[in-house]
Amino acid sequence: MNSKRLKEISKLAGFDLCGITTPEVIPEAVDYFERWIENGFHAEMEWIGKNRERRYDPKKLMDGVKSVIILGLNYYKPNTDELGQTEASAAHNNSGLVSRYARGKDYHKVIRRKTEDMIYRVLKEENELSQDSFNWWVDYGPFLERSYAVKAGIGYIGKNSMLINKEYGSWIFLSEIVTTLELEPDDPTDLDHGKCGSCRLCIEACPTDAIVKPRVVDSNKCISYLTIERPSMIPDELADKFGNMIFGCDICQEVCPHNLERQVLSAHKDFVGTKGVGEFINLDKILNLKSREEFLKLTAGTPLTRPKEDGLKRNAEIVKRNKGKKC
Ligand code: B12
Repeated sequence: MNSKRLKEISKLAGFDLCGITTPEVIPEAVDYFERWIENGFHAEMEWIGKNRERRYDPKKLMDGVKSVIILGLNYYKPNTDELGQTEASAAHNNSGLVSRYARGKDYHKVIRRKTEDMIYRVLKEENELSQDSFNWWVDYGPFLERSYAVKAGIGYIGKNSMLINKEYGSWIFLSEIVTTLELEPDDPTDLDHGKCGSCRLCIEACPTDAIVKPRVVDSNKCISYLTIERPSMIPDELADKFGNMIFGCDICQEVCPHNLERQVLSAHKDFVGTKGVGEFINLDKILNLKSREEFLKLTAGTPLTRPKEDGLKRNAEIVKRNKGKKC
């Protein structure tokens, strides 16, 4: 199978972007990662510092790897405010704002289905291959997704550290397949995804100054980390800056001029709010949860299971407090 056909298959399986590269180590990415860990920017995400050799070298992930396939899925949907529905928004006075990636179904599950479908389609056309010729991950794998996405021509790394694509901006999920299939790699220098130039809007807009320098995010201060990953209590001086954000944060992406220019509605129905918790979530609904069952009834199948019941309640209390202060 050639790269052209593989990309056609990725579209049939529902992916918006597909880039191909070789499984070589990327020294610049290793350097960035090492310095990030040394500085303690991973905060309490101890898991990310483990298995580093595997994370740096896709050849360590499977015997005989010849190619890395990077896939992208656009999840962009406008906020209610952007649609001019201020009344709808006002009705959410007692609610917290959920970041865009988390409003519908859990993307890990959506991407898993599409990846399995893609591999199945490839196997139907390639008799010499088997399931063992592929391995794949989304997000949680020991893989430097953004760096390999750059190498595969999917985008460039912006100052907010997001992978920015010329068509969709940064509103894309990434995932990867490693395979023993030898494919023609993409030439990343061939594509113009834009650049940041002297723009510093994302750095200046971050309420907690988490972008400590271009392309480097300190998780200890990042609202996304604090509301999703941090297991413990959040210091008031940071919590006071969350505004109404209850889960994740999109500020550094929302101010990005590339994203303002490239607002392509996601074609994936699984990411609409009605498939998950939606854009706003009522604070009392969370604070009044009485059991794990009630928590799961509200969050199962969505990214909001991640901080567990206690974490989500902690976030709801913070937003409630912040709203009180505003009045
Ligand atoms: C840990 C993690 C986080 C942490 C730390 C984020 C960070 N900036 O490092 C926290 C919890 C804060 C977080 C937040 C978010 N995350 Co997150 N996260 C990850 C995860 C699991 C690992 C990232 C990592 O290794 N960080 C360490 C740093 C050093 O690595 P890096 O960010 O990938 O940066 C690389 C490049 O910048 C590179 N580099 C810099 N310059 C150059 C130049 C060249 C030429 C090259 C090749 C490389 C390069 O070196 C770095 C190391 O490879 C990835 C999935 C994955 N397996 O990669 C998702 C991922 C990065 N997250 C994602 C998302 C969507 C988010 C949020 C938007 C969620 C939200 N709305 O709240 C925010 C965005 C915050 C931000 N501005 O980064 C997406 C990003 C997609 C995209 N378009 O970029 C990913 C890829 C998950 C996915 N599968 O789609 N996340």
